[in-house]
Amino acid sequence: TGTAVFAAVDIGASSGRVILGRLTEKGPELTTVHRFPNGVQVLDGALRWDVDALFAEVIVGLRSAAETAASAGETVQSIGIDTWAVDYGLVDGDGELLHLPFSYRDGRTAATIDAVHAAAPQEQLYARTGLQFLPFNTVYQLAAERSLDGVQALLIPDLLAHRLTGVRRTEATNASTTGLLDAATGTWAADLFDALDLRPEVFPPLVEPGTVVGQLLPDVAAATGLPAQTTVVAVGSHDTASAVAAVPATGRDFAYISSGTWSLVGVELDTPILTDESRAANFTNERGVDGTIRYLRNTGGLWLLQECLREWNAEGPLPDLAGLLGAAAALPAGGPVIDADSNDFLAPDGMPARIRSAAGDLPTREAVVRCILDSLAAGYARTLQDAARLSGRRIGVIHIVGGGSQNSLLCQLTADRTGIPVVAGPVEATALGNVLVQARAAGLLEAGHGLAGIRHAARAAATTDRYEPVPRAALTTAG
Ligand code: ADP
Ligand code: LRH
Repeated sequence: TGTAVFAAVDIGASSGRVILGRLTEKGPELTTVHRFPNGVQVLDGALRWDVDALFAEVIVGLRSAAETAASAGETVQSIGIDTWAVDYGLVDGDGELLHLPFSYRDGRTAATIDAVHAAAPQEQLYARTGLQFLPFNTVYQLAAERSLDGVQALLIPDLLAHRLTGVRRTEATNASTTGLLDAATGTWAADLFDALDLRPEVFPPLVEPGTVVGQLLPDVAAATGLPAQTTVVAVGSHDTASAVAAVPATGRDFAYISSGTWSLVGVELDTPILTDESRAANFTNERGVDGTIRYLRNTGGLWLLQECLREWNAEGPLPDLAGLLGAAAALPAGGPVIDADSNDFLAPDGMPARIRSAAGDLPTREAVVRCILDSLAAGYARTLQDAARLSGRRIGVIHIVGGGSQNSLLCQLTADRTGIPVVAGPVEATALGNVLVQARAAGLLEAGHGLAGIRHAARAAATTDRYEPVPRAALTTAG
């Protein structure tokens, strides 16, 4: 066995990747060994995720990870899995999936929200769980299931981990997005299960990031070429938890924007804020790695742009993203702004038309793109102002991580609208956080410093770009 390396399986709503991470003297090094598309699909009459196809891609990626490691004289020591939050698969006693998991974009919960609130009013839910109201929170989805008798709900990363190891666990950062976890203690809110008539065993037992879930099943070891003793280690399995853990910040006066399909905008706290004011501002208290609190709002994201590109692509040759962003950057400031956080933009299809109907006339594709980016930046500024006010936290710098950190127009607009410098990168912060939690669990990173040790390593890995705010006066053209 050679040097230990770690495999991160990171699947977002728009794409997945398997990344190998190793710790070198200079810092962590990431190598992407497999990439694959993801997206919500209409399957069996509902918006769902094809997790069977995703699992097949995970196997391909792990095989590639095993080969890449072997050719460098290295051994994959463990695997960490993170995906988007909230969604789950129902499995029976044999571990068989009852049906492909619903997507949070499916509208079925419209019929269940009132019933949930009748049994547990929203004020009570927020006081216990600190979770932002989103129509797709797991708790509303479970209420839409015909029956939960004899089945368990495995959150998507836990479902994949179960297929690799046969072991059923619920990872704690992702559990905090269910609407059933006590925000103060990080344990299941038993009284809410009672009130909502849910069996506590509907979810497997909780584990914190850094815990070994299990070893690979023999058929998985055979299919991937990985040694049978390779473990799956729980990481911040909520992708946003892994991303925030790897924000290359020093000190505490930073905000983050995890920028991808969604924009997760907020600050990191030690304890949750469960006040009425915080509820009214729709801030969430999601759990981060090491029991930190991700105090953030789930705001409109690049989903709006992804959906426009998908539609324009169907009309003709694929519009080149770089070209469109360049043309959008050349348009003058002060164009129309929409509420990109609105649930009106949740469902797929017809996005350019929906944006035009909210914004008024947008004569060109680049005008639509510019409107999306201006609107996202305006939303970030609003959210960060609220985050600072509600938490009392000063924000000296904004870290933008994820795929959207490559969008230099969006980064600059964010700096301009907030008046705060933006540090952009790393693009693969989520995979980096995933790898670093595994490395720490293996004893390769100093433990005991909380996230400071992980962030120290993240800074050594990160290449970042800095955007200074351009003062308002310089932005407005004469007249
Ligand atoms: P998710 O995890 O939600 O699937 P990612 O973090 O992978 O999302 O980010 C995907 C987004 O990143 C895309 O929607 C796209 O807008 C943006 N993006 C990716 N590559 C680039 C690029 N080269 N320039 C600008 N934006 C990019
Ligand atoms: C981002 C994300 C976000 C959740 C949403 C469902 O990928 O995990 O944090 O709110 O997906």
